[in-house]
Amino acid sequence: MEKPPYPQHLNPELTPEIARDVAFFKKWGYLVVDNAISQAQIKSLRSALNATFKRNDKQFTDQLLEEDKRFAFLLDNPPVLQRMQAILGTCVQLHSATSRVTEPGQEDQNWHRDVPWPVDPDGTPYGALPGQINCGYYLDELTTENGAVVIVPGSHRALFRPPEGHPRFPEEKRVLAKPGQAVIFDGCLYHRGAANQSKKRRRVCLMCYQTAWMKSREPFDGPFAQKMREQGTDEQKMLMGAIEKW
Ligand SMILES: O=C(O)CCC(=O)C(=O)O
Ligand SMILES: [Fe+2]
Repeated sequence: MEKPPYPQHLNPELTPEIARDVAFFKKWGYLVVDNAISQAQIKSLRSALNATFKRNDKQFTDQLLEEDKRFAFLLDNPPVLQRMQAILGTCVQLHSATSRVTEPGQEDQNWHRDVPWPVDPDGTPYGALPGQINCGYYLDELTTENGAVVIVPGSHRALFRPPEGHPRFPEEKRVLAKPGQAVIFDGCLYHRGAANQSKKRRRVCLMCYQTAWMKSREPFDGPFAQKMREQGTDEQKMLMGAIEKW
């Protein structure tokens, strides 16, 4: 198994549109990307997720890319990966690919950060920030009934942790994502899914990326990962953790 070459440059050239997205993301810690997936892709992901859920009957399915080849394109889906690379740099690795199915009647999630490390808005003297960004592809239109994804814009740089439970923040924002959009958010952003008070399941695929030198949650040892690491592009190899050590 071959290790991919390191890219020559860390920062890609940005179009004016992407440069604006990066500036917005840096300030607020989230971004809604329109037209991230097509109608045909939404349909295909819904079928794949329904089949996966039927098989596993679990709220969370980890290592999603191993479950069904219809999920595979999410790994390097251009509208999202381009923005991940614009923000994190070209050395990007998958942290995890997960589906989450929220059944009717499920209660509010608690405020949390996905990243476990402490946060300092200044980074360290050398500039390191825990560069982890999650991306939610919501396959059902989010409504106040089935549960918005609730965020506190700007909280990704707060020096303190989110409160317990799910109290209201004056500046919280309820993102009602539509299928086709991708909601990307800093792993340090305070966020939570709201209760599902509808009669239907609420389905989301969560593709989480990070700088390639951070620790990943995935073992990258399944057949899909192995195949990508053997036959994928250099970018796909790195995404699937092919640079294990220096
Ligand atoms: O369900 C959601 O909208 C958010 C899910 C989430 O934050 C998580 O699984 O860590
Ligand atoms: Fe989360």
